[in-house]
Amino acid sequence: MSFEVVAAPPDALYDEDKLPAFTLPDPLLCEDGTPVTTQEEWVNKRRPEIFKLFEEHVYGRAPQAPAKVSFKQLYEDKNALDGKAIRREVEITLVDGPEPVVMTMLIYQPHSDKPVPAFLALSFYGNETITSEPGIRLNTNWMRSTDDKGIVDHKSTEASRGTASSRWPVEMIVERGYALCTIYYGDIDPDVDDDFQNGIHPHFKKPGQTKPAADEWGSIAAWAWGLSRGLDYLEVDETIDAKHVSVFGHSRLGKTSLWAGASDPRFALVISNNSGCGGAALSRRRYGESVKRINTSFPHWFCDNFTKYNDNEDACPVDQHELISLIAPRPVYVASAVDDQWADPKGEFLSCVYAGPVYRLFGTSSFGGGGLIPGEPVVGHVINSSTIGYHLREGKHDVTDFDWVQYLDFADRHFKAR
Ligand code: GTR
Repeated sequence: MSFEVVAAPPDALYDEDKLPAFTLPDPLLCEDGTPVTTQEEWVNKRRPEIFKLFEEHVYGRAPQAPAKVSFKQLYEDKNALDGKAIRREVEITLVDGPEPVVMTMLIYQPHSDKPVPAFLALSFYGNETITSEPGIRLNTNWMRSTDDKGIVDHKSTEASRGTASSRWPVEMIVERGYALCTIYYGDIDPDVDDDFQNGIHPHFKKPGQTKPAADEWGSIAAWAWGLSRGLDYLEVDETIDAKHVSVFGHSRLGKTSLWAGASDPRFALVISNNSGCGGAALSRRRYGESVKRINTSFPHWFCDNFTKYNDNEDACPVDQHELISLIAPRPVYVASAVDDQWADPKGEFLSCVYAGPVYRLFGTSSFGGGGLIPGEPVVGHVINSSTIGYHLREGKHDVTDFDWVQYLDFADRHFKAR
């Protein structure tokens, strides 16, 4: 079993002058060589081609939504955050029976007589880490070990409460009129390389199958699938405006939010915070974390076919700007951090640039047009007036209040006609 990894290996590339030359696949050129010139051609022909390539070669194909997903509200506290918010937890049963798979969604929302827009996000630890309010249930599932989250023997404890709160400015989100809905990602699939013997995967095996095939879902695809099941719940929750749900994620969960947004068009807006390799960053640049490195450190995140592109990025039929383009014409926001070179900020920025032509096909403002966007990311410069948003902030690989202010402003801007 491999859990957590490692400082950047000594051979990681950090010098722009040493990057190999490469040609990116053209999102607007069909496999049969015809160029896409209309929205219809994109929607009916090219987009399905690109989506299928990502399923087959990168994340793996996930199953359809199950016939039945059941929901149960555990409690509601109308006096949360000193009366500023309503707090609830809802169990979402993905698989019933002797070995159930249940995820628990924590919801903070403003008091409102109208349905409110929401951010839906996976988190690295249990809901009890989001704030220190004592009423939140302690998650009992397996957690990764870490020194700073109060985890003992891979389980949450009372000491875990509030330990991730710096990443979740709940009061600010609620004051701005949004709900925040979080789910611990390990409720769907524990983040450990165990050949998919636990979590959601074993429940979808075909007879005789012991693990997913080379083109079937890895963990990122499973987490994204879980986000869609979270949205299934929000669609039946009358207090939430499910047509205005932004899917958000950081790091591996930013890779996941991008794939969730690409897979499920019900997500109205998509946010990738420091997602890096296999997320927003272009793989062909090989800057910082490479395809080989990520497949070696985390063999369970992508489908097995993705390992074909270890040290062989140019052979991959897609690159990550096409992942962004799958979200078009919906708004997408990509954020990088200066001290997070492992995630290749410039490669994340360039994905936004090269997704631009698909957005322009829809007549939405995008990167790369009008000369408004610089050729390189500029520290502290926020690009939020186009349908693709981007910033590069000071500081390390993390989620900060600065990031959230930009996401809230971006959502306000795109949801103002609500
Ligand atoms: C790192 C990994 C990154 C990123 C990060 C995280 O170790 O190399 O791709 O996903 O983990 O998710 O925290």
